[in-house]
Amino acid sequence: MTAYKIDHLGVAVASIDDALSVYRALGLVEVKREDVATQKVTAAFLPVGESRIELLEPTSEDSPVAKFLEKRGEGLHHICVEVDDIEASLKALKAQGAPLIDETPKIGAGGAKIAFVHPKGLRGVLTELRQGK
Ligand code: CMX
Repeated sequence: MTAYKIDHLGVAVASIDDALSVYRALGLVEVKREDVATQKVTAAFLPVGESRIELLEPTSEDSPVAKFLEKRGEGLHHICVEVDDIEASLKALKAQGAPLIDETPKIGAGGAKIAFVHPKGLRGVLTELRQGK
């Protein structure tokens, strides 16, 4: 069971189109945009090194990102760690007492297996595990 890298850092934004120009000034360019129905978001990916920034815009009022924007405003929403065996990682985290938001993986952006772990389990950081694709 290995964690390879930070796949992406998720940033909650009110509008991807409005946010892109300042990220472009930082040297980052959008290469992919995708509606992720299971998460009620549109995600835009901006590669940086071997990782990516994921700009997240809610697609409905009950999206987790809509709630985040309402309560906290725009900002860093989660980190995503790429793992080689997501089920084994979830089992290990559960054994440590970390509350799992997703007990079993869902299909996320790019068709990868993903699962979220509650921020209370990882010292205040909402964390996504991702395997594949
Ligand atoms: N990062 C850190 N802490 C967070 C947080 C975040 N993104 N979102 C909420 N919290 C904290 C709150 O501040 C609160 O802390 P306190 O209890 O100390 O006040 C606690 O978590 C619970 O917050 P809440 O408002 O009661 O819970 P929400 O209804 O906002 O749900 C969460 C929070 C994490 C369970 C929910 O957002 C979730 O299920 N997220 C996983 C799915 C997701 O975020 N999908 C969008 C991204 C999809 C993608 O990248 O593809």
